[in-house]
Amino acid sequence: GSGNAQSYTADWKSLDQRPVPEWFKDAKFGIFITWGPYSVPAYAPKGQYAEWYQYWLQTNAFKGAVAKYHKEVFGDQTYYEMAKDFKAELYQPEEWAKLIEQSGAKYVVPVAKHHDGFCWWPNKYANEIWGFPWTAMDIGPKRDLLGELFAAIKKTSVKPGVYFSWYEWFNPLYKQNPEKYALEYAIPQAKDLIERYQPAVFWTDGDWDQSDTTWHATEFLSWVYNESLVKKNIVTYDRYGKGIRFKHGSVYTPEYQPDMEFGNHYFEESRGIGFSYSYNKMEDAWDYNSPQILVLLLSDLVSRGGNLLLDIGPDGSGKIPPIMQERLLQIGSWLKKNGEAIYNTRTWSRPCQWSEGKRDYKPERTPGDFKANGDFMLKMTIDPEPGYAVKECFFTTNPITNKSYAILPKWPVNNRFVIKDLKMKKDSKVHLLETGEALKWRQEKEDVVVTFPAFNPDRHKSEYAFAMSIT
Ligand code: FUL
Repeated sequence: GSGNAQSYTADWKSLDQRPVPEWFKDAKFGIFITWGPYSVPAYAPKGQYAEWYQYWLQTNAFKGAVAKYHKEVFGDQTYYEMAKDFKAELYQPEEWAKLIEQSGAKYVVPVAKHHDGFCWWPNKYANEIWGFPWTAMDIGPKRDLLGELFAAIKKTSVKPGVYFSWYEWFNPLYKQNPEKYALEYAIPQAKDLIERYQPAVFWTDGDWDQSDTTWHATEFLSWVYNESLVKKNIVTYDRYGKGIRFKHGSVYTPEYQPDMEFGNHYFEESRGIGFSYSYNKMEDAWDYNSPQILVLLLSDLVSRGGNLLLDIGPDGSGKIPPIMQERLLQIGSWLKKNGEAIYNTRTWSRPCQWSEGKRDYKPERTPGDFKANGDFMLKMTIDPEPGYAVKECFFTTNPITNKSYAILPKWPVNNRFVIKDLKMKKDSKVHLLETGEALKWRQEKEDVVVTFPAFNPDRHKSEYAFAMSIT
């Protein structure tokens, strides 16, 4: 059985039995889009989330740095008044959709409502509860940003999803009575969003202040799985209340935590290309990860049974900053040649092969040291700390075609790569995906020695990673 006919009861024991939809495990790579009124100032101290602008502003965070900036640019306007400057005048959903498809991503998750409560789509709930226009249809762009993106995305091979924050920092009803807020506002709003737009993934967030009982999380999820129009294939996550994350609710959501291990439980790492989800003007070119790091991050996650949800942050006009466009195109060009080693794969008997050395390298996460996360893959693959091992190769396998894959961060020294502890069949074939050329191999006791051709810069163009298939 597909499990679809099953009916789930409103408890974690039952809900946790729902399988993660296979399409999502095949997809591997998605694009997160964090965009809203906060994209107008696009300001946070380096290493902080710029989508938290309103919160930083109203709590005088960072010794008043955000409040000072706000005063300089927007005078005495509140965050709500400033939202009229979010005009999205250069928003071209068709162009976004093309770029996302070219990145090789298979799904996209626009942040349709972040913790400020502002909605990309028209709905009566937001306007009623706030008592002023608080959707993109009513203030700022005066457009259904979400509907337009869904329409454009549906013309591509990419699946559209949504991100939805349960809580809203300064919502008056939330502050007064969170359970009433959940029952009379957030849940009806979420259900309406799901039924009207029918997203492929429902990425919930902003749950952690309250228990899963206050959010009525299990009732909500049983409705999603049993009754909603998208019950068959929708992907849900683990952000459903205090203590629920990494425990219940389907896909686990590490956030800038590329080193977390979850055994067999499916997970999706999310992060920006730099250190903010929404656009942060304070970031410089060197704060953005290189295309190689992003390709290695994706390969590492996939080898360990997870997806990458890579975030971009358009500016207030709706322009995707060119450095983000470029990264997406670079990943896409790698996936075009090497995607066979990524899409539709599952974990192999082991995720990777280590070189000699210590394996317990942990990125430092001292406050303000936001680069540690970006440097992590570099330390793990290319440039280890003295005495530490690197992952010299990632493995994946495709259970349908029975092909396995090895992804090498570097062209092997002396054109020779040893896969340790692998017995190959006599008629096995090894191919370099990028060029399709067959590679010679021989069994040496427990190991397989693969011989690469001499590196030829006219043929071997990938700067990011070299993948081979093993049949
Ligand atoms: C977090 C949020 O607070 C961040 O702003 C971001 O949206 C991330 C994906 O989830 O918890």
